[in-house]
Amino acid sequence: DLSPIRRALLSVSDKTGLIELGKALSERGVELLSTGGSAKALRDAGLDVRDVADVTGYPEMMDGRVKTLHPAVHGGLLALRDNAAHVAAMDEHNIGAIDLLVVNLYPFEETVAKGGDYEDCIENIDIGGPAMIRAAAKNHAFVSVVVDVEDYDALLAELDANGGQTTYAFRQKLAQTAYARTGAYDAAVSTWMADALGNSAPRRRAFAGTLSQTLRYGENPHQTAAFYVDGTARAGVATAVQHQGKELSYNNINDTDAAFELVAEFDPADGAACAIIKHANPCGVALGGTLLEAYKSAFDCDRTSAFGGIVALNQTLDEATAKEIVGIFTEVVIAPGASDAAREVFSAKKNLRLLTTDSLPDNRAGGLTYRQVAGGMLVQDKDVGFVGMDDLKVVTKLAPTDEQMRDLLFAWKVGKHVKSNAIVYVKDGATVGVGAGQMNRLDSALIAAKKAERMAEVLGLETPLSVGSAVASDAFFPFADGLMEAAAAGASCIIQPGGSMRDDEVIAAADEAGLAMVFTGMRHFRH
Ligand code: 93A
Repeated sequence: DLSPIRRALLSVSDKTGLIELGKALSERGVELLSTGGSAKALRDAGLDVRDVADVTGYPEMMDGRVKTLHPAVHGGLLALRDNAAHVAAMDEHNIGAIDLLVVNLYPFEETVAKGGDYEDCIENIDIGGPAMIRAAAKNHAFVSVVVDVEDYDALLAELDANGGQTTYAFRQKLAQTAYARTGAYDAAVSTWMADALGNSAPRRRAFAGTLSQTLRYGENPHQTAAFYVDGTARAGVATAVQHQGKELSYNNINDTDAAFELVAEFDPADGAACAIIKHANPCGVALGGTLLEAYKSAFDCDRTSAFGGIVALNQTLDEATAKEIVGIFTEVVIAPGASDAAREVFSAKKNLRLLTTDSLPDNRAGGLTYRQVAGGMLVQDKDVGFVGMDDLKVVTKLAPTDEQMRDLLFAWKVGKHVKSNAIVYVKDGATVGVGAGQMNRLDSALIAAKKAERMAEVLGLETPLSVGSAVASDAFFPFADGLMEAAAAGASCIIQPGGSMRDDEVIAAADEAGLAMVFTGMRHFRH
């Protein structure tokens, strides 16, 4: 199953490591073929290279759109070396076997990422490269194909271990990687076009993503896991720079994403915001005042859960806040930036991960979300539904005050990021009780109230902060009981979508309890 490498075709856009590889191959007696820019780079480094144009008998033409699309190339890649008819065809048409293909493609994904215009993106769709990669990968019985600069060393090690030959198992692995690359490449093109046409879940599509990181394990230690990125986020956990701390885990990445997407709901111009997340649910969120105040208020919502939590900020981490955060065990902090002084404070905590992103996620940017089910994938538009003051309808005799209205809208935004059934109690721009992920709304209301009570004990308050609070429910109250529970906990006003069969009952109960209530007309389930 060993196959010798006598002739290689090198055609790469990313020229990293090209010269070193070319040299190493030359030294091992491999003949080098190459395309325009790659050939020039190799030649400039003093290597002996033959132009593909010389092999095909045609010059590269049409701005390079046609360089390698020729039987002299594809025959050399596809011919079965142990098939007499194939060998005869090679002889007859003067086609030399190509045993190794090294290609990396036109930087399509990078062109999209840096905001290239339509024409620019189109020009960066590589045709000849994927054609050769797919041909070489199909013929992995004889041909080795390398599509990633990171695999150059492994290739050379393989050659050295096998006297200038590669094993079948090695070629098979390369071929599998090669098809992953061409598949992801075309998926990226299709995704970009879907976006240009107005992204929509029902559109026929392929899913792009490239391996960014293999993770130590998945949700549990017995599960293998990896992180794939698709280049669709301007800022987020996928683009963040990690300054310190050990590698992020699967759960860290999931929770950090939830945390950062939540604080991105709050424009820094409206004040500092902080969210503390555990198991993808917020255990404290606060908006307003200094960043330090926001962190403290978020922490005071549920100090028990905040232990080992993930903290997201909508502003640059400052020294004072950094000092407060290191007061308890925190897994990850993510923010648009961090001051030098803040980084200095963190540097004493070796395990604490600090991630920065330069900017905040765009909370209005669309896109799709995926969820795997047995045998398939559910795809939907991201929930970028937004409710403003003008969308709210007061349905009770009492109307909320301006201050209550602010707390209601804050609670509503937080509720969008809480697993359903979600009930969120807010006072003075900070959550004081979060009920998440229960199978009925009443239990979520009870849990949120219970948390507020427990924190009152911890903080030594006479009355729980749920008294006089604004309460959000992510979906309508099907019965009055959930709302009555909020009233019993001291809520003064409610925000909810409305639309229940029993809205009249629920409104009557609110009036009876002296609550002000507004309907949003929009639901924010999150499962
Ligand atoms: O424009 S292409 O789709 N037409 C081709 O025939 C072709 N052959 C190789 N692009 C083609 N390539 C790509 O050129 C390779 O995939 C590689 O990314 C790039 C290398 O060009 P150069 O060696 O001139 O820098």
